[in-house]
Amino acid sequence: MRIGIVGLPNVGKSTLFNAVSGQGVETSAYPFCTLEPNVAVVAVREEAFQALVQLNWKEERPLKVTFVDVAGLVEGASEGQGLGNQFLAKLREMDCLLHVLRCFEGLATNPVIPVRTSESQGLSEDPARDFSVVHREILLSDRNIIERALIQARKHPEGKKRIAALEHLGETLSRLSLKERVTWREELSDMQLLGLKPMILLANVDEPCGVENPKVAQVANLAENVGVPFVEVACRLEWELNQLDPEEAREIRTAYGMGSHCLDRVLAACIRASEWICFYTVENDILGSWRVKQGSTAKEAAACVHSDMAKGFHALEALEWSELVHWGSFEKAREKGRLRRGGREYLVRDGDVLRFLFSG
Ligand SMILES: Nc1nc2c(ncn2[C@@H]2O[C@H](COP(=O)(O)OP(=O)(O)OP(=O)(O)O)[C@@H](O)[C@H]2O)c(=O)[nH]1
Ligand SMILES: [Mg+2]
Repeated sequence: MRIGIVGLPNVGKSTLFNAVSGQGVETSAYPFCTLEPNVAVVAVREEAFQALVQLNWKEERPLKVTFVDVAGLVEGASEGQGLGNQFLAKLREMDCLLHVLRCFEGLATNPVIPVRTSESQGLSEDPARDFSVVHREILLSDRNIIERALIQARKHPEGKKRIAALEHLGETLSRLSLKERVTWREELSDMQLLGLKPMILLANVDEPCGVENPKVAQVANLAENVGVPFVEVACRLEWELNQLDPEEAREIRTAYGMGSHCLDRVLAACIRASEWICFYTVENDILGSWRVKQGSTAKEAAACVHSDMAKGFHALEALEWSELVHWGSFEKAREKGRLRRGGREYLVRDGDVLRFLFSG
């Protein structure tokens, strides 16, 4: 799973990248601090995985997630302003976009060099406006791609259906409902359009404050209107806590009412936005953590573990992860009649632990 961090310059994208990855890439009050994309592969140890680990496996393989932090996008990025185009291309490879909006105060006292080549390029006090500047560039760059695809499609008379689809999408791209975005994403998956990708909005705050902070309330509203999940993260504080002794960090988290680590919360939102579910395997005494699209069958789940697995199994046993933790083993859960059995078309549920059965 690949997550791309986007937003205007100076909103705290690299600070968030450091907070979720434990890395220490450069951040500063100067815009365009990030020039080359930062990439981190992070092993995710969510609540279920941590609980399952306690059952002592020969090996544990947590889900790996890649975070990519690129330069800030500015107005005109779709036409090459700033470092725009090259990073928009990088973002097309992502599964999900994490749009960071600045809701923290305090930068005004720092020696900020204004970003602008025009008034609208600088950061504002209005996160909804900041969102629309970046989102507009994203949609404009998609329109350019649609235009190019149309030129190609028109050369082939048999491509009438595709031409009609592309023309319609080009006109409606900026006002699609969530459901329409999902439908188009599947229909035109080859085009990797950014405006169709799952997205979450992240309000970067000084410290947890909730929607009592008017800027956070604005982001929450915006997220509701756009139909995407929203999370509030105190990016700099989270990063600072990463450097502390875990016990001390825990005390501060409790004092601030911060809840779980920002990586868990960000990831849960990305998984929700992408309509994925997580499942676990315990083959050969190896605990594995995986994710598939909601509504996937056992066959599809097995394919993401191993192609041989997908070919070979004829049935499976499943149970919810907390049940496995409770009973301690599949054998014990079977004895208690807690296992579900299914075939290749079994619909995988979020949090299932699956054991594939082979004939013979
Ligand atoms: N007060 C405060 N400052 C923050 C917070 N998050 C980030 N900052 C500061 O904001 C400045 C910009 O942060 P970066 O993470 O470099 O921002 P960026 O979005 O990666 O910027 P570019 O790479 O230039 O696009 C730095 O000085 C950070 O320390 C926060 O939650 N509170
Ligand atoms: Mg940066």
